[in-house]
Parts: sequence; C-alpha cells; structure tokens
Amino acid sequence: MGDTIFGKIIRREIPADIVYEDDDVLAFRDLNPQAPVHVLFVPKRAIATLDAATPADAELLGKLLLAAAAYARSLGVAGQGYRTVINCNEHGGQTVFHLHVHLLAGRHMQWPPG
Ligand code: DGP
Repeated sequence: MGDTIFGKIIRREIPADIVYEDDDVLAFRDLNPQAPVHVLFVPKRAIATLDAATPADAELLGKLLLAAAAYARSLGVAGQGYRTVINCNEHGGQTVFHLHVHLLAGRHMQWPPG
C-alpha cells in the first residue's frame, strides 16, 4: 500500500491535533470538521480500505471502534449520541486510503446521509 497523509501523521512528520493514542490506534481531529466533535481513529498498521481488510484485521477493527466509543464516553457525548462512519472507495466518499473511523458528535445527525 502506498503511504498517505495519515502515515505521515502517525510518524509525526506532519502535525495533527492528536487526542488519543495507544499501541495500535492514533486519533486526531479532522482538518475539515463536519460536527463540533469530528475525530479520526486510524490504525497505526495501515489498511487501505475496509474492502481490503481480512479476518486477520478483526481485532484491529474492533479496537478502532472501541477506542472511538471510549473517547466519546470520555467527552460526555455518548449519552446524547454520535455517529461513526467508515467511508470505502469512491461511492463511499473515501479520499484518504488509510482506513479510518470518523467519530462525529455534538449535533443531531441526519438520516439518510446525503
Ligand atoms: P475520508 O473522506 O473518509 O477518506 O476522510 C478523510 C478525512 O481526512 C477528511 O474528513 C479530511 C481529513 N483530512 C485530510 N487530510 C488531513 C490532514 O492532513 N490532517 C487532518 N487532521 N485531517 C485530514
């Protein structure tokens, strides 16, 4: 897989507003926020897309979601609610090909999405 802007953030080659880190996951604020809380949860071991994930990635995918949920809880927004999104490929609106979970919170989300 080619390197992406998220690889550069993980290696601290470019700055980001990092809000959470553990051995497997880095989370930082989205550059173009779509909600009062908009944080990206990124696996340090890059997977290009959800479509490229395999059963060997199951634990890592679970860790991403649990990290997002724990962060939302720590902010106090879990009770009101939030949205997690993984965009995949062109029709999904994916622009950075290093799998990531968007955590969006702090406003009411519309459904269906546009
Ligand atoms: P997606 O469309 O699902 O691939 O989301 C990519 C997101 O990444 C998009 O919401 C904007 C964000 N983004 C792109 N470049 C950067 C960057 O350099 N820094 C940060 N913090 N976010 C970025």
